[in-house]
Amino acid sequence: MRGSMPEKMKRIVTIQDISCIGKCSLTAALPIISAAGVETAIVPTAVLSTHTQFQNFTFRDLTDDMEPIRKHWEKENFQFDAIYTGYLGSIRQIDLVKDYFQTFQTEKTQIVVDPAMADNGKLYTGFDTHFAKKMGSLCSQADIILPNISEACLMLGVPYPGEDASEDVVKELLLKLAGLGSKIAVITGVSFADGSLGFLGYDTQTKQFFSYGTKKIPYKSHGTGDVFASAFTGALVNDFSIFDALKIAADFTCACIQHTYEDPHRVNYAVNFEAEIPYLLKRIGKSAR
Ligand code: PXL
Repeated sequence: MRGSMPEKMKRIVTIQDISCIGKCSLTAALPIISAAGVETAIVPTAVLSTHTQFQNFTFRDLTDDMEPIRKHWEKENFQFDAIYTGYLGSIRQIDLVKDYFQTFQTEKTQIVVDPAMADNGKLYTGFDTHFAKKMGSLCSQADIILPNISEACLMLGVPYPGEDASEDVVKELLLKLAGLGSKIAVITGVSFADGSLGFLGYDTQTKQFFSYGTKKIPYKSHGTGDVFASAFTGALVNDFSIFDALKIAADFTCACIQHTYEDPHRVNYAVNFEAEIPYLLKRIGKSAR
């Protein structure tokens, strides 16, 4: 802030994979959250040549590095305003992430869990239902969880109702998800009766549902969940309320999809989130002065 004392920069840590090509997980989270003016520490859980929607991707598991990194940071006394987890590569990593929560959680630390593991009713390559259930146990320790409909059903072990599930069906899923133990459960990618697409959430403290929809663009792409969760985390630590941060994330994700849809040169494996970062910054009040 010009003319006034700048605030201390916020710091978060995000724990997920590096897909070298894919514009998802860390290659989305790092640029988006950094652009939001937030120091973004990372714990890479694996290095893949591409995300898992490609065939024949390489996969280097980094599970063995997770505990030494945590222990070093603990000795250095690092603190975080949020811990945001995404794609995790194995069941053991879920337990190691719980150790991060235990070590670094303070009064002010918001824990955001995006159980990135499925879409369109199907688990990504490499996961099984046992992994999905275990992800449910990670969600139980979060402040806010951000599954899509597929991930919600897989964690709960209930049948997948399809992408066009009604609001009533999604509300039932939310009540079950809330039973896992997070403070707030949000399901993304919900189709509303008015034709919009957005999120539906449930706050276990106020016992209220909340929702928000944006224009539904006839284009589906990988990585939009990661773009949404990253923008949400960036807005949240910029002191927006949870609902306002979710709205900013939904509008940003919609803008990214729209931009990609209109781009004749688009790639088919991700959205053009880079092009919409100025819009995100405008929304969170960090655009160029
Ligand atoms: O965008 C979610 C995601 C993250 N990481 C990896 C993935 C995917 C989706 O396919 O494969 C490795």
